[in-house]
Amino acid sequence: MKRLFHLTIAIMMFATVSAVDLEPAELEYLQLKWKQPISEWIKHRQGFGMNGAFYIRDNQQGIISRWDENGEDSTFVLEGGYRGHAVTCDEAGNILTRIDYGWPGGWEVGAPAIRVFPAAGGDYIDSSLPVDAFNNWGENGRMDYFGFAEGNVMEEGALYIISQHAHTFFKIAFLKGKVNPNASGAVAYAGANIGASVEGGSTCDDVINAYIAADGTRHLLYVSRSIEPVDITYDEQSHIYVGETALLPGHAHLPFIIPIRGFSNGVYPFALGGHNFFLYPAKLPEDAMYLDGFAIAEANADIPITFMPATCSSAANGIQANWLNAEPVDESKAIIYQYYPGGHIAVYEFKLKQSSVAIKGDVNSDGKVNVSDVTALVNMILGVIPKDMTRADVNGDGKINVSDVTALINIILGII
Ligand SMILES: [Ca+2]
Ligand SMILES: [Ca+2]
Repeated sequence: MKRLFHLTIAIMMFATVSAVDLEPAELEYLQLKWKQPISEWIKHRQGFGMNGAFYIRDNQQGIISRWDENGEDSTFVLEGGYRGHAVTCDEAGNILTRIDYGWPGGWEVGAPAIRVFPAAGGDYIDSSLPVDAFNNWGENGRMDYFGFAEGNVMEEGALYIISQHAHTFFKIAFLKGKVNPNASGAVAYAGANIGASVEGGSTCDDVINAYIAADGTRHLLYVSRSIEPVDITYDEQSHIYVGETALLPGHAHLPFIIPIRGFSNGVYPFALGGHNFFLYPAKLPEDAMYLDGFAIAEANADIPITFMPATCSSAANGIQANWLNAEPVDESKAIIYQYYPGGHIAVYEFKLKQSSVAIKGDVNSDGKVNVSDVTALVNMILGVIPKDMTRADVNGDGKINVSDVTALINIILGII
């Protein structure tokens, strides 16, 4: 151990190597795992997949259904007869859902509004809206939420939404399962004026996803039915927005086509094997808005890495589009979840060729694991080059520090 320590110090003294970008990802396969018909789209508008199952809110019965390859197998009853369809989860798998009778109206100030079902089980937790932080909340119109929440709301996390009339992002902060009014409020945004961007186009059906890119930076991806997607990075500690990211540069168009008005369509980001991907409902054939095809593209790619053609020839409904999300399960594989309203719930497996997946310990992305990676890792720890969570968190504990240097040296020495 002492020898490793001295080696570490020696390397820290001449650390200069930069990280190198990965080659474009290559597809191994995209295949259907299971599919269940679900036809009553008026009851089921939106949902998300997690741990091999799909969760969907039934806005007539007041339940959240869980679907897997055997069909509908259990429900969360929303005691109180609450209607509505807003349901999502955070990075830890806690389920967040809206509770009130106002669907599809605005939030009701002072009444319980958000319910959290802890991933670990146990009693649900209800919260009211942070009235002090949103003193005109009641005037802000419909604020359904679609997309994914940040962090672990049972510890610390946040749900981002946009109001129908205020044209502003709102952050609803959570601490230990409850809404934390002290950290909630309208999002101060240092880049272009999002409020102006969404004016006239902001609706309840906009999607805001909180996600972590392959380099560990935190993002919000905002997709509206009427404006171009906006991808925003921000500082994790202060939650001060620092501008727009290069993944979807500025307000520029995505380098691929998404439907511009498939209601509630989204673009669902995920990181896998050191690459950033976007999963989105595909607009093919060109004039079809409500079919069930989808595509997966790498960030800034010219063409998608793969495309799943539509299985229907006419839209199963005329109001909602294709709900999609991806869940990485290991370094090369992700599960793709799809809810096609009026049609089906389907689950696919998306696999990258091993040759295009980041090798454990290959911090500088040159395809080899050697002392240059120790240099790159130390540079990341020292802040000389940007931290790349996918590559630098060698021991997989969610942090980048000297323990990763030890883990990396053990790999190089063949100890593990
Ligand atoms: Ca390397
Ligand atoms: Ca680590």
